[in-house]
Amino acid sequence: MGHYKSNVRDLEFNLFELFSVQDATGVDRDTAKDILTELNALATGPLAESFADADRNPPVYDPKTFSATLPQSFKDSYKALWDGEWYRLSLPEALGGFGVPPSVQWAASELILGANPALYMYMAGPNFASIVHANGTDEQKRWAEIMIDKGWGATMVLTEPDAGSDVGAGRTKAVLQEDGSWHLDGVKRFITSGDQDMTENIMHLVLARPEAPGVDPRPGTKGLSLFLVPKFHFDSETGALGERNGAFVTNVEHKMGLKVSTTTELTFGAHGVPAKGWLLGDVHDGIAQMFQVIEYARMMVGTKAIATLSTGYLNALEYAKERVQGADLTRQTDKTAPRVTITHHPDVRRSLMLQKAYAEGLRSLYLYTGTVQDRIRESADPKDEAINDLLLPIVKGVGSERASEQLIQSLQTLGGSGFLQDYPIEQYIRDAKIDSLYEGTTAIQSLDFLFRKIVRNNGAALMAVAGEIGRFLENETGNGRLKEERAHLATALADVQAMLGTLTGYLFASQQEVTELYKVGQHSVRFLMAVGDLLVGWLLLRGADVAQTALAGEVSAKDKAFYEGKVGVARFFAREVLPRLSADKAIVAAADNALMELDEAAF
Ligand code: ST9
Ligand code: FAD
Repeated sequence: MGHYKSNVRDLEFNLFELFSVQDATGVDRDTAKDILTELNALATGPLAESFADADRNPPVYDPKTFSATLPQSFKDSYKALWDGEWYRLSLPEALGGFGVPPSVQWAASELILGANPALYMYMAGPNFASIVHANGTDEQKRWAEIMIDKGWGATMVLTEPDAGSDVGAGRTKAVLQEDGSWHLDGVKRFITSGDQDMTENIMHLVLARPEAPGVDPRPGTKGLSLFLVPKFHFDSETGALGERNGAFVTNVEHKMGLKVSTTTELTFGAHGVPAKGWLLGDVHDGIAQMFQVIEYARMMVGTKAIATLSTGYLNALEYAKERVQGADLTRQTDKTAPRVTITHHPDVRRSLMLQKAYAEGLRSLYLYTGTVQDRIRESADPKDEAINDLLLPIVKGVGSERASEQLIQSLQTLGGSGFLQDYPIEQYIRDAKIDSLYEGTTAIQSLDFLFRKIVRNNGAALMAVAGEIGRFLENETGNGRLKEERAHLATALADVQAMLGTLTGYLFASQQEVTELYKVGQHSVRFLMAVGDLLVGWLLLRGADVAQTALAGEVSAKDKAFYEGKVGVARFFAREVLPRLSADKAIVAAADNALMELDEAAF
């Protein structure tokens, strides 16, 4: 058995029982199930196969040729994924996509991301090509088709040594040439998939500052434009490769985890060959274009983290069911008492149930977000777009933080064995830690959430989601079941609303006394995490409702256990986690700026 333990039953529960995507989108249920079944076989088999080997034998960088060579085992996995044409899942139909709704795409993505996430990231070419196609000139639309047909790789290139979270501090420049191309000059760092030896070409999507007559230099992100910079030049019609372009990978980082994913330094125009690029479209709007890539990537990163947490939990569960250690707590003084599996110990149960709650609750959260994207695909209603925007920092920020935290608990379940490379959990922890860092750290997600997604939107999207929670609490589907748990959810909703009221109060007060803003900054991550818990609690309770209805009818023994698990986990989370939000509310209400007034030397 490979390392990857998928949970197709829960994916199907979410899609077809909880969110009924077959009714909402008209997707054929059997087709969607077939996609999951087929991809699951690939994921648990050939994709998972190279997971550990590629960690122990990471890519090798050759500074003489500026190139990275990947381990053969990983290349075999990539070939299996590519040959299955799974990249078509996320493409629009006009570019050869399968035409399945985003919710099903994301469910399918979980299987790849859980089995071997770097494979998914190397498969960015076609997806990024669709963004080139949407924003490009007619000639660039043709390039996009070539990128897909020829299976080229692609990168997103923002970060520089002095411009990480602060992308607008980037200095890489692009100077207009007489032939309409631009010459790039600068050094980017931490660029994922910057080089590899699996595709014949790589298209870099690069943010740089344009220098040209008539183009006014603007500071910050609004002065950036997006350039298409290929590794090799190519024929615009046929895609046939030409000369090497002057964008060279000048380093591959040595990392804590996700080692097979190359993280590269990319140097433009410093090695005797000009780094030629072409402005995407005609507009001077690079950051907005790049955010089309970033929005997809943030959803992907959250789903990756949640996928890893799920397999971590299921590995821990399997171990716990077999590991015999100690006597039942009620017989601990009886030295002749039979030894039991560790699932009998209350603390192990508590920890496993919390892992299950976040793994399954966060899965419901990213799939719920997928259903909002389903609606956007049907009709681009700005209200749905705002809800999707609101949910992305939660999927990404909360998904990655809870995954890291709970994967540590999955390892703990294995005792000392968890520390060994004989089990996959130590690698899961190393590979998933990056998810709270790239694509915007958690602090950045929390600021985006509060200022851009709530305040700038006048709270409309948040109120729409809170309204859904309110209607769930009011309606009769509960029939008096899980009454106490629903009361906890109602309190949590009120706590979150009160927290938001307090934070917007500080914001309002900052118009008089600007340092009031620090109070918001001190508690923005707390607030993001609290909203995440509220949504997880709500979605678990919705799942429990569906499960209770199913349990009232005829169910197989296997389904009975599954549905009882759904009720059990919702009950546990509502009682053990949601009440903590009241403490968060009190902490936010009591905020002061002592922390900010403390001399740096005192830290
Ligand atoms: C990175 C890559 O980390 C990690 C790995 C990725 C691997 C890629 C793999 C992808 C896989 C794909 C595979 C597909 C396979 C499919 C298979 C299917 C089975 N939303 O607030 P302002 C825009 S990359 C939308 O003033 P500042 C907006 O245009 C590096 N747009 O910002 C706005 O203008 P306006 C990631 C947004 O103060 C403008 O920006 N790095 C949003 O100037 C200015 O906004 C980061 O993420 C948004 N949320 O700059 C950087 N926000 O307001 C993190 C802004 O007029 N830092 N815009 O609309 C930030 O995000 C900062 O907040 C900042 C601040 C840079 C935006
Ligand atoms: P900094 O911005 O220096 O942040 C350091 C700390 O300060 C963080 O805790 C952060 O939360 C905090 N902080 C910073 N500013 C603020 C603020 N305003 N308010 C509150 N807290 C703040 N980039 C690309 O362009 N393309 C890629 O493909 C890519 N892939 C990557 C792959 C890996 C493995 C890694 C490690 C990074 C990758 N990145 C990529 C870069 C990544 O997006 C950045 O590392 C990330 O945005 C954070 O920037 P930084 O590392 O400079 O940290």
